[in-house]
Amino acid sequence: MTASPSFYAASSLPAALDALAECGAEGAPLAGGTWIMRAPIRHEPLKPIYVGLGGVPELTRIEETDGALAIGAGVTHSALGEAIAGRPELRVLAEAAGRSANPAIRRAATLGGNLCTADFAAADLVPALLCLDAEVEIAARGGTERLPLAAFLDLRQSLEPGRLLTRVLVPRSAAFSAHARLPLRKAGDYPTAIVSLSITRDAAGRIAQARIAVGSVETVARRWTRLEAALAGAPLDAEAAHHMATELADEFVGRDGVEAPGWYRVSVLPVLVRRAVIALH
Ligand SMILES: Cc1cc2nc3c(=O)[nH]c(=O)nc-3n(C[C@H](O)[C@@H](O)[C@H](O)COP(=O)(O)OP(=O)(O)OC[C@H]3O[C@@H](n4cnc5c(N)ncnc54)[C@H](O)[C@@H]3O)c2cc1C
Repeated sequence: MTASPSFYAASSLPAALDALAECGAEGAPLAGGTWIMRAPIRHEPLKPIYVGLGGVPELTRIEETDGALAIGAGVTHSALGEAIAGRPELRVLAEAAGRSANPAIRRAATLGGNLCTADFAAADLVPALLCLDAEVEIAARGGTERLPLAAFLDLRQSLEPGRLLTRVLVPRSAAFSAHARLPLRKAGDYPTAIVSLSITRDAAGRIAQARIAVGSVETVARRWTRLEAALAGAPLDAEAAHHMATELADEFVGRDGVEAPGWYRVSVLPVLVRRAVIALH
């Protein structure tokens, strides 16, 4: 019989970092637990030791800094959605946080857990934060480093033990943004595909710059840079954006999964682009 994991409830950030450093590869952070609790269903082994982050006050803060909004990794999806509601430039993130999963899960699941779960392709907050050019702060007992979210996604599979994602920094901008997701049947299902969009407009109302991220289609969410380039300088026109997305969608290789085949995930992208552009009006 497999032994149950041990649990240590950290009450401060230094205590959490100390505990993780001492556990080494035997330990891992436990935030909301909504992913970890399903490890047996996915036939994945549990870690021998979990360091609980729920009692770490430093991780639950949301602060305006000089040029950015700094969001603690322990902020739940529902708290995040409520805190940033009504800000057009952050609407993509408010919708990602406020419409993911279901209300009970949103009250437990955290920003840090969403970004750190390397095997979770359908994470809503990842594309939303990619299109906002977010950075992440990674702390260890020896110090803290800051890196772009896209770089973190590349290395999170091999993140050394003892590392903790502590904050996400979203730069301030004058953009408008929207999040379009397609759950297969009903709210609560994982999204089949996600398009997150953020744009700035020029004096004539045309798109000055577009940032678009696609989630749940491939294993890891990423920016759609060819579509971004095609949209720059174009009018804000949902049908034109749908047409451009149809022309360019063949760069994606969709992942096959129990809920949808890969080709289907790619085929819905132009419709999600159109929905995201309409939502900007
Ligand atoms: C039925 C169901 C439906 C869901 N649907 C959606 C959905 O549609 N969209 C969506 O985005 N999410 C959805 N989720 C939530 C999903 O579990 C994760 O996205 C969730 O955000 C993980 O957060 P957590 O705090 O629960 O992480 P946990 O389960 O606590 O941890 C997940 C992983 O991240 C690591 N970790 C956690 N915090 C940190 C940190 N600060 N630094 C380093 N590593 C860390 C843990 O060690 C673990 O490996 C759903 C969950 C359920 C159960």
